[in-house]
Amino acid sequence: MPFPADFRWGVATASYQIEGSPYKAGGGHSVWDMFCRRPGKIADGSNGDVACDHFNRFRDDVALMKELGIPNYRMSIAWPRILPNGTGKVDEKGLEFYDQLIDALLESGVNPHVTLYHWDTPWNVYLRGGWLNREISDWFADYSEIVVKRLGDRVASWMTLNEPQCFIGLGMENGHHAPGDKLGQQEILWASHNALLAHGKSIQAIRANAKADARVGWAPVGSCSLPATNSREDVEAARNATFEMTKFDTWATPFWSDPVFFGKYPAAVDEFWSTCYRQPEAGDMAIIQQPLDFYGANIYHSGHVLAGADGKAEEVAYPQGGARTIYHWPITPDALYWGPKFFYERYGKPIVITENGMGLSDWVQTDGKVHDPQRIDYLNRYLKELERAMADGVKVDGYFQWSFMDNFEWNEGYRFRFGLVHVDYQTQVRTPKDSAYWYRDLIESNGATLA
Ligand code: GCO
Repeated sequence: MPFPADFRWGVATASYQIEGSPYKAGGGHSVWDMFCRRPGKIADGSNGDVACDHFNRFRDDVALMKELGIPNYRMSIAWPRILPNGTGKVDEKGLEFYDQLIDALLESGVNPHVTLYHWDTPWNVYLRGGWLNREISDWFADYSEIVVKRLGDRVASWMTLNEPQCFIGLGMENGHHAPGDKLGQQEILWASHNALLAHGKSIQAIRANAKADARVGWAPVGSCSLPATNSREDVEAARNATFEMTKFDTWATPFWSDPVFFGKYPAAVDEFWSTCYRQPEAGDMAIIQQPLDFYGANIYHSGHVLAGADGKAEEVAYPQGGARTIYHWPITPDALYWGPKFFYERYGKPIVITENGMGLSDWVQTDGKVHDPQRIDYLNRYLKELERAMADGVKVDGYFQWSFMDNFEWNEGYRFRFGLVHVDYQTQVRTPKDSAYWYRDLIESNGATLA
């Protein structure tokens, strides 16, 4: 049986997507508050002011988690709720909220796993340059210290940054996400370096203040290439395509994970650095390379490749009319086989799937229930592949389904639903979907009910 007795089954959410904005409760604004106010940026014109109103309804939400048998919960902290200006004065109310939330989780038998940054940069930090200002690494470390000092006696695991690929790539490179900038490659590299430094300094702050057995990591996008067949050549081509960088690319796994785990940038990135106006400082790489306890990866889908005549990877097109999610993402369950396998081989750390799930358009049907057989099938297929990876010797410590409940899906607004629990945004009524009960049974059987 591949899932060990202590396998961490869980669900995930993020602060801005569920809580309701901190500024509504006396905290600060974030870059997402501002971005949502720009016409045309959010597909349905919505924002996170109220979202799932989790800030006011967290006790009910935690009770629902208990009812659904969820043992682990990955949540994030809103930086502007703790420090309305990003630095300086702490808002005690913000800390109290998370204090109470974590106590409620523990009282309900749910272990909290906390991400310190899931994209809601305080607006005032952005005004001071945001990720382009090297000092952000110190501001983020200070914020981390404040949070971990307060909550660290109770939190099972800590993650620093969620998906730097997205808050840099989508947020600063193509402008699809907050803060909506479109910067040049040098600026992107500089901002990425500052994000890596912030990660390293935050890890130091976590280690200094968390309980001794807390597990520490981060949650990047698990970008990888998948072999189209199991032939040695195709597998080799996919592995190389995953880890070989021929040019600077913010989406490439080694751009982020080589500095974090090996303390150095891939050669192609160093080459690019040599042409840049500003360089890393001596000692930076040692700060970035902090020992981590696991390799976190958010994995939804990946592309397939096969070995061309010269052995190099050639992309294989997704079949016409092939199954897709509401995002039009292809459904590629083997991403939960090859991703964990490749990352485990290269970085040598136990894998935690920090996100995986499916966006759909779900609604409450005439029988009062939410039937979402596609999501059940999706999760079943992906988890079978994860199980196969584990049977083949890949160490996987946990799996966090995205997401506990429907929520604000960034620039798509409320149109796309990823939850196990349906949220009616007009009434805030929660309705567990069929998948929530399916997942409950799966957890209870420790994976034995996978079909
Ligand atoms: C992520 C995003 C989540 C999204 C989810 C679905 O970490 O990828 O942060 O917040 O909602 O991935 O797109």
